[in-house]
Amino acid sequence: MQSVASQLNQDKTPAPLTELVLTLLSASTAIAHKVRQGALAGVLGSAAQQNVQGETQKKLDVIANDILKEALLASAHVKSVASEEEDNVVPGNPSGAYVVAFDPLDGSSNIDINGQIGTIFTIYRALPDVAADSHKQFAQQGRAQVCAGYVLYGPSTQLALTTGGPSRLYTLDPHDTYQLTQAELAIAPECQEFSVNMSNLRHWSPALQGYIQSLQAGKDGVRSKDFNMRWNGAMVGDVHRVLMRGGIFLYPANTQGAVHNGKLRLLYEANPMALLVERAGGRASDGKQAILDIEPGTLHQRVPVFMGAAQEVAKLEGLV
Ligand code: AHM
Ligand code: MG
Repeated sequence: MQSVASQLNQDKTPAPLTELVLTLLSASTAIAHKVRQGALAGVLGSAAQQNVQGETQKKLDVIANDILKEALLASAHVKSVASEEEDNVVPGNPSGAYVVAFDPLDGSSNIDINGQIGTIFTIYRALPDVAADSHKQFAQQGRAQVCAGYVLYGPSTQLALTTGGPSRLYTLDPHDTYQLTQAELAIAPECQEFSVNMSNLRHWSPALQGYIQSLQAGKDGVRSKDFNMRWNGAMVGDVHRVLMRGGIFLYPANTQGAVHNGKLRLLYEANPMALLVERAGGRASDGKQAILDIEPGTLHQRVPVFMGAAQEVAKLEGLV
């Protein structure tokens, strides 16, 4: 068995970054404990407040956010923290070397049904000439990430992590240590499975509707191949499946309505997942360019997301 600490050491990860990752992971095990106890810990249900994006927060959104924030702000390595559940950047140690952004509890709508949920995170180098409370700390392209990962609170708790090398998979053991269970994740370039919220189909561009209909037509259509469909309603679970057995995940822009620029957030959802997917040989795009090349604007900016099997994502580029 190889623990995440010894794997990071073997990967020659700088010591401060390893310490920071371990701090973050220790917070994730505290969240895993709460998730596992569910109703017994009184963590289910709504928190009767809204986040900056106007979404009603679940109790577990708030609890997970507080656990991560507290742990990270206690670390001398952390200059700034950004979260889906925080309106603004939270300042840490002004001389910290890193900034951390996270979605503390992705897939909130699955909390109360005991479905898949997770924590998505990303780490960048802190910008020395930028204040710790400035959103500009996070105005860095996804390519600049020094670490990206997620923890999936599923039947087992698993961690997918890259520090620039391969995307690796770890499983949480009974002693709260993440042990390496798959050294290199790999996404096949072609696929037979797609993942999208089909209820939005009528809001998409005609070209994208045509593409999805060609997949649905299966062997009888232009693709001459049957495609399966899966949708967890949690990006963390849906992208995890793509990393495990291939396929594509889509969260397109609607041509109307509230999600006209996509629903998922660039900083703490799309970018970390895009790095994991690319480091597993897949492709991640907003339909026009690689997600990792997008020049960020605002902290909670949303983007359309198409990621997974490289050849399939390439087909979608330029179409949507
Ligand atoms: P959340 O971070 O508030 O949970 O929202 C993001 C989630 C993603 O995990 C998932 O892909 C998407 O929202 C599903 O949204 P919907 O079911 O509204 O299509
Ligand atoms: Mg989310």
